[in-house]
Amino acid sequence: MPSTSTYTNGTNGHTDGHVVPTKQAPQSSLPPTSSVPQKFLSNPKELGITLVGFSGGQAKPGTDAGPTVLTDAGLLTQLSDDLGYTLRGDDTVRDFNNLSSERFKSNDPPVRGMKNPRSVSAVTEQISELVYTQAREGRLALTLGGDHSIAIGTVSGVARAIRERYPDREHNKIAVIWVDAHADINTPETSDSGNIHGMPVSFLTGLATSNEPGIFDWLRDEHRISIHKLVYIGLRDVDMGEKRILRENGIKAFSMHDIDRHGIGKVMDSALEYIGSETPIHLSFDVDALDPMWAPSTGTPVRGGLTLREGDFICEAVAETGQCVGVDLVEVNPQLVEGGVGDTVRAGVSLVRCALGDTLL
Ligand SMILES: [Mn+2]
Repeated sequence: MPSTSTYTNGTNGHTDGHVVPTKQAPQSSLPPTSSVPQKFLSNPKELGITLVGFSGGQAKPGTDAGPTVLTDAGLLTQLSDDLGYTLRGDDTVRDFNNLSSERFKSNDPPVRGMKNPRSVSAVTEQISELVYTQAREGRLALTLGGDHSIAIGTVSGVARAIRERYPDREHNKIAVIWVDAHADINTPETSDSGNIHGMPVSFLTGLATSNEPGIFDWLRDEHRISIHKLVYIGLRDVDMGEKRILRENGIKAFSMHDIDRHGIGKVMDSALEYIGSETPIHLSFDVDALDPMWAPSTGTPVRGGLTLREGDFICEAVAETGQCVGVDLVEVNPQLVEGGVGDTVRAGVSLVRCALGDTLL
């Protein structure tokens, strides 16, 4: 069970649910951020931002523009003005597509079926370093993508920083909540498509490894996560090989079936109980977890998904724990316009706000 959140105004320590302004700090000047005490952030008012323009983990162009449309919609301004964060890290989008095409030209043939393996490896290695640099300062690391291959960088960077920040703690390994229509846990060998955005979890957990020079050989133990601290939410399009991996490894997964049966509230209670209250949490949110009704502009939409409120609730519930140390939002693709980019961007903005502590009341 998640601990009952104790809302305080951050200055006088009242925990009875009422925000009582002190004489020195009238209520209107209180930043709404960090009403939840943060267990694993030494700089809870700062956000460490990484803006990743990259689409090389899959075939469709456009998801590299995801961070641009999210920031053009005012997301970062809202995080500072509405939620009271001090923004650190990127204020412009990094064009990793261009950087990797300059570096590798078209000289990046498949290895073990993986497409663009050198490009994705090099880009995720850089992202890992960037995110690590933010997370080691005790900031929450926020990354806007980009396709989901970038999570090889974000999760590994946060995992390394937390290990370093808590060297003596028993619980210095992060949990990952992976919200997605897909499990993204194919190994190169089980993948039909060869798209690496379907493989990040296998590399992060060590189910897949590579010693090939320049192809994920930078991933070390300090970057990896435990398969027993991984929780999926929203799954509904899982490949046969992935189902076998999930079953054989006893991986915790809440599919849409579980959400239909129990409701998102009970599912989040169970997910957070499984993780426990002493473990830092990284939330990796693929916008395709939402039903295409809410987020149509994404590369691999699957019907029968989360409502926007269910998605927001997941993010709110993670924020309420005070355990969140990293957030990704990925796979917004403004070039896939059939259902409307605006809806998808608005959904993405809402998800990030909720993950960073925004509340309805
Ligand atoms: Mn995904």
